[in-house]
Amino acid sequence: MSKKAFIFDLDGVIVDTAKYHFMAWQKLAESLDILFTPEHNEELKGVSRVRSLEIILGLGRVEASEEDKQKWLIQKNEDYLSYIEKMDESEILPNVRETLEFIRRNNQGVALGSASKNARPILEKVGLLHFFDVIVDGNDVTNAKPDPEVFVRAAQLLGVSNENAIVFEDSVAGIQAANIASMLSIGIGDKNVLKEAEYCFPNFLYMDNSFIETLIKN
Ligand code: B16
Ligand code: MG
Repeated sequence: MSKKAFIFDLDGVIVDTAKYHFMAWQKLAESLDILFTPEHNEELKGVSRVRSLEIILGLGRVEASEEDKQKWLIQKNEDYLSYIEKMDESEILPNVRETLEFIRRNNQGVALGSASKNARPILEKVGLLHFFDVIVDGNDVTNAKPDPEVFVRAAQLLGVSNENAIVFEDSVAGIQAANIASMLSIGIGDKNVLKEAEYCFPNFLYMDNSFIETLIKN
């Protein structure tokens, strides 16, 4: 039985940081007179910071200089950091800690594969950093999901082949990335949205240990 790599996305899988991204982007959008709604925010899930800004500027048909864009990216991130500052373990999504504990108890590899450049401080704040053998985040990759770079790098660092890697993702682009890399894709969220996922669960409360056990043995 070969060792498996369990690769977790961060936002929408381990914690719900989307609400903080929304607050920070909305503040910026307001200052630029751009209407930015929670529905628009859905389109930013799993998307890089730079691409998120482009999408928001597109909503308001705002043309901007590189200098302004850089200034706004810094401003947004500073606001976002001030919101996540107060995060603690109460923000871990249901049954995530228990799932991580079970995987570790079974001596399998655990990695983070996230687009966020703030992944480490967030894991530290919610007290989950020690569960991860490997962290690959927005600081380490050049290609955004659906490019599988972030997951392929994570599996490589764990010394596990793509075929033995399992990815937990809440975004369509992330599921596609896992599928492109021949990894097992497990959607966390709405199965009508995450149609391309091999398996899909509304959240980790619906995934029992026997399911993980089967993944380890197969
Ligand atoms: P940052 P994930 C993603 O996290 C978020 O879903 C996305 O909304 C955000 O723009 C991106 O991280 C970059 O985040 O500004 O912190 O670098 O879902 O890939 O864990
Ligand atoms: Mg996500």
